[in-house]
Amino acid sequence: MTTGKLAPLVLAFGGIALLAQPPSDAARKLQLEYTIAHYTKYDYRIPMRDGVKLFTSVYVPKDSAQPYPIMLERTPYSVGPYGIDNYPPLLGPSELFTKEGFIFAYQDVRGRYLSEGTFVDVPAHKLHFDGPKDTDDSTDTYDTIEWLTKNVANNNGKAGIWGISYPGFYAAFSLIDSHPALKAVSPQAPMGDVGNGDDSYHNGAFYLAANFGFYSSFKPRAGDPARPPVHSLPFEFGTADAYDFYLRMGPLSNSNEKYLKNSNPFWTDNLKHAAYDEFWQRRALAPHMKNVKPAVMFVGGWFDAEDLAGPLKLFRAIEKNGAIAPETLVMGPWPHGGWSRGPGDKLGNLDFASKTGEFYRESIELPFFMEHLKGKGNGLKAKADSVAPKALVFETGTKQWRRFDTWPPKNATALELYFDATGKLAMTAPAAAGFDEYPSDPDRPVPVIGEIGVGMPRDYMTFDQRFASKRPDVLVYQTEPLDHDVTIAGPVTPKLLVSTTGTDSDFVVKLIDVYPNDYPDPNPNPTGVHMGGYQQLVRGEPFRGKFRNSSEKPEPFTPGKRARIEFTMPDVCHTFRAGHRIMVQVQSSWFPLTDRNPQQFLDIPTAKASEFQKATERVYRGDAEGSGVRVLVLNQ
Ligand code: PG9
Repeated sequence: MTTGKLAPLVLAFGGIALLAQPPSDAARKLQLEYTIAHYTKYDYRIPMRDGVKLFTSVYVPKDSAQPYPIMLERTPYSVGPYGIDNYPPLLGPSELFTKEGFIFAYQDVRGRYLSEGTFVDVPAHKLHFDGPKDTDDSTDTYDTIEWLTKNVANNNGKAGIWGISYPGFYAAFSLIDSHPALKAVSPQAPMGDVGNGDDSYHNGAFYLAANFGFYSSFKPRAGDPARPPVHSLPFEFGTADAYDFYLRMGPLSNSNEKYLKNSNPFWTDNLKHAAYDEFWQRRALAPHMKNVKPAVMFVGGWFDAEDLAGPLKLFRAIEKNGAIAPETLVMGPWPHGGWSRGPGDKLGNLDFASKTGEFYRESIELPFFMEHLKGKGNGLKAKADSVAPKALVFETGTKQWRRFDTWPPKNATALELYFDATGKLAMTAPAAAGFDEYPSDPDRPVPVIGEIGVGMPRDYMTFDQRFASKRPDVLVYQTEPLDHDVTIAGPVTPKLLVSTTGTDSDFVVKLIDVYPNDYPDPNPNPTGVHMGGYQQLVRGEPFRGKFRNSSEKPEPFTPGKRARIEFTMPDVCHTFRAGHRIMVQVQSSWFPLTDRNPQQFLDIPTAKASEFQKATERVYRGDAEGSGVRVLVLNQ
């Protein structure tokens, strides 16, 4: 994502995922006039240690009365607008940075647009370099900072890096063997592990709609370095109903046969690696988050449909390895990149009662870089003599920001929520054992959203689940209305004991906040959705059953034989208010968010339509061994 324009965060159904309301034309014109008046643009081709030159646009403040730190973004999405006289309206992470004054540098990564070299999709860090001229993105970042600090006039010798999504991944990459001038890094919605938890696969289930939409336009470049085409045609879906499109596509193998015709090796690679094999393991960044020297602020959105797990995993990795400089995790009530533009006071049907985006940009993001790059202000500290919090998170449910000195909070204690008879969710182990059963038909998979939509809405993670709880292929367990607030903070851990009539099946677990029936509607009510009885998705994840014992080596189920599945869903910080109920839903498809499971033990990307079969699933409950969900509770 580059300044002044929205990055091609092509989500799901070929649409562009807008970050939030774009500014009006008049506002953009004023911003552009300000930028042109205050900055001078330079274009450089910066040589890397192997001689490959990376195209970098640098904007330098005209006021040279003081030196400035460098703010760098590295992107595969183009540093445009290209041309020495073409400026974006905004520079840096927000308008506050443009106004404050920094040297802003934007770089096309290796092999993208005007940069030379070969682009590798989700590049891996090299553990061994073939001599001093060998490179990866950590050396490219190092060489860029070395060059910028030596060659750009009037810099203060300090550099910061930020980026959202793919650029957030490059920001995280910069933490590996970083340049000594790199003092502050903010990876925002970085992919931490594309093969498990971020964009491509979640616990072995493939994120179909998001990836097909993305890779139908994100392709390797055909020839020499070149600007993006003025008009690029989006993929033509031919319908406004994503569920219908993907169902008609049939098995994953048809994606190439019918549509992409093997034109995109990145897509084909995704299908070739359906297990968490070496291809994905090499691309995971967490194992390399060692000896991190710059101050780091990871930023993520509780409702990020693409890279929610990335910031959480990378933050934890640095904590585990012992952070040298201050490290902070910021999690707000945002969709993918939602913190970067707009007020952030609402998402879907949820109202957060304050402008969380503005608060983040003014009171978190700018202060972080000001402290570490300009030595001004208290940064994220509450007061000059305090320490920065480890986690600054927005608690959904109570709609408040909270500061924690550990994440997950150290005083959070485990609470088991047990599945019980007659759809009850119990806080003590049920006395009687039993099971619940449901059908799973790959020809009629459980939809992710209850309405017709052109893809995965960017806010689907806030959506009402009432439509799903009425389906016969969805199990529902819920508590009585709570007599006090229950705040959960940290990961959510489903523990299932299941069997299936097939040899493979997915199990999707959704944790839901059920609003009381007399919950008032907003006035006015723009969406028309009645909030009384609303079933708000708090967290949900799929699990592909054949990976229950190993993410690398799948194992079939024995039909009818019980098997245990335990996995971790990304963290939450949510209060179920008194009067609300806690609900868990279990189902065996979540379409077209994830691809369908043929419910036979097969290589799914090459499975044929005729190999998809119905199954009957059982979820066993009762006693301490039965199924349920473990949460971490703050106020027991
Ligand atoms: N999260 C995005 C992505 C990265 C890699 C593959 C697919 C998507 C992005 O929007 O950058």
